[in-house]
Amino acid sequence: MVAGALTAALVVAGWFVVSRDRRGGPDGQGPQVPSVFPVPQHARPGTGSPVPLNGHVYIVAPSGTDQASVAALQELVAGAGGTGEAVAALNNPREDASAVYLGTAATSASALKALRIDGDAEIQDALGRTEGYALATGQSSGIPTAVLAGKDGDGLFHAVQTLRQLIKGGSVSPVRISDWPLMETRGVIEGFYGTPWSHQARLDAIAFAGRQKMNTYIYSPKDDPLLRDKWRALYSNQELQQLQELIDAAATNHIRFTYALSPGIDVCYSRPSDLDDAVAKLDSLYSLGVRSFVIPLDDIATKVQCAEDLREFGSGQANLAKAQASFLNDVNERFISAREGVLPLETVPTFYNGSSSTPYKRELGKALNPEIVVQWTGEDVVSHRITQESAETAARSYGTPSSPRTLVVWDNYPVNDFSQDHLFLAPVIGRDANLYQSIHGIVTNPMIEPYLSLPAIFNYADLTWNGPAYDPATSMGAALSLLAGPDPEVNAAVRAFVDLNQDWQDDELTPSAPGLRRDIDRFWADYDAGGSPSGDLKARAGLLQRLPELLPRMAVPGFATDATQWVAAAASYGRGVEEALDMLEAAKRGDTQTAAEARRNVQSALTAATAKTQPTLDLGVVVPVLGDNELKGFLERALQQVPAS
Ligand code: LTM
Repeated sequence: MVAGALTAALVVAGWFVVSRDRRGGPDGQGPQVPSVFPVPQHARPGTGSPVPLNGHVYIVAPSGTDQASVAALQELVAGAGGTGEAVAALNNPREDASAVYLGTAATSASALKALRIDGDAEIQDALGRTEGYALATGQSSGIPTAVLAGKDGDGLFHAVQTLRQLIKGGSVSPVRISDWPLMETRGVIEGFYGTPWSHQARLDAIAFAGRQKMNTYIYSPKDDPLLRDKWRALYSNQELQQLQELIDAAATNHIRFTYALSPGIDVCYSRPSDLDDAVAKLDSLYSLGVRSFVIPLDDIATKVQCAEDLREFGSGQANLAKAQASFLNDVNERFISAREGVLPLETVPTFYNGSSSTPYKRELGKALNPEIVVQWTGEDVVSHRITQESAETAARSYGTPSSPRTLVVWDNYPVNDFSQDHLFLAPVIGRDANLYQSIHGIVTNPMIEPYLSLPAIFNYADLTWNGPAYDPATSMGAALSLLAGPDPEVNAAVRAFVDLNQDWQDDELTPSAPGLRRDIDRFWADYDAGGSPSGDLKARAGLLQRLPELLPRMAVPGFATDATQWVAAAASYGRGVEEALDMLEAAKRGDTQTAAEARRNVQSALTAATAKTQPTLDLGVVVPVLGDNELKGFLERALQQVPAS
């Protein structure tokens, strides 16, 4: 799908979320305020009437206003059926028009004053915070007006994303919102093994992340040779052009494009030519406009490798930390500090999980320049829980007790490179609500399937923006509605499919296929009691069979494309369940011929559902697994009830 198409699809889907899901925010975001995700810090109903966007709309943006925000607003107005007229100031407006002001705290002061809210303490608070914004509606110059003010360009862009969710029937609901993010880094790290995302998928994921108020995309696919195996090689012109497109798309969506160079496979930390090569490679990205860099050293040898390093630093893990710190400090000095506007360097240590002190962490903590940020995966590589306490201990271990390290969590959910036959569509769970007090941010490592990762990305956007207001089920419900679009049948199909893909490593907070299990348990209870079974399981089986037809009608059809083989397996299981129900029914009434035929059909559905159909980069073709084999278990039990004749 092209980025424009994704944009259009989500505008439509966004209306559905607004109209259907009216959830209260942390401080009185009551029924009058449409739900907004991420949940704003403060959202109250405004006074006055809605601001129409489906007629003539003045877009009042003084020179110097963030152009991406102006363009995004133009698109929203057009999507609402209106005509946007961009002006630098508003004099003698048409009486039948409305106005949307865009600006900074300074340039919006008079517009806020006209709405008589320039002294509002919450608004002033928001406009004093990085990426903060205020959005308020009312009447000014005699016409309905919305004012969107950002602390900075990012804040203003976020305000436009909020406005998108407030449009109902072509008008903006009356509101007063003051908002800012609680975590500074909120984003996606394409950091998995397996087939890297396509160029188009990256563009779409960046647009989606920007819309959900994230600010970071880290380019770090493990199987891109120019990042790891051939890290010294420079890009061809064609490759540079593709990278430039990603970098530009990120800028347009207020996403920081972060480039991750992983030289650890064969770098010699003390060899001057390796430092030169690393700096030259980073410089080639700097020339394209990249201002944020990571040097990941994960998944490499855990010992010092080359003769020069052994001579200079010695062997052992503490000395590995010393060698790495020396290299990273050199990169920091030669490149990061020597160029204009580059953000602090980040790294992923070779031992990147666990919070307690070890000789490696202690040495790294002491020797690594304190400005360098560490990415950390929690207590485990794939961490089911991440607590504030553990993050604070880790910050001291990777820094020093008196000067804890700044940490960004590299969060290994919903990544599925270690389980490529599974999809992880459960909501993000188990991260402390107040984690923002102890870390700089979170980047989510997604699945190999980009569009199937969007629900979790949506959750992480909510969690990192406003952790205390994050509710996994509500956030996931909103994400699925957005991706499904307005059709109720499609929504039901998406939820039935997602129900089958909840099983995240047996976590008690993500029980496998809860809806299906409920139907199966009820069926057997009725069956065993000799009663007539409820139709829920049959209805679900029917819906599963229709997934191949319904899911491609989603607002984001890439979700269905990514899921093709799992969807086909689910449809085969659906067919099997229906046949199994017929078989049991026929056997009960003594119709052995019908039962025997249905039995054969169950077996052939089971064979189809368990066929190897999902290609992978390095594991060949695998069986797409659904849930914890609830469907297979049901069919096997049904087959046992009616022995072959
Ligand atoms: O997690 C880190 C820092 N590194 C790798 C990732 O590239 C990989 O995707 C995940 C999940 O398999 N595990 C890792 O160790």
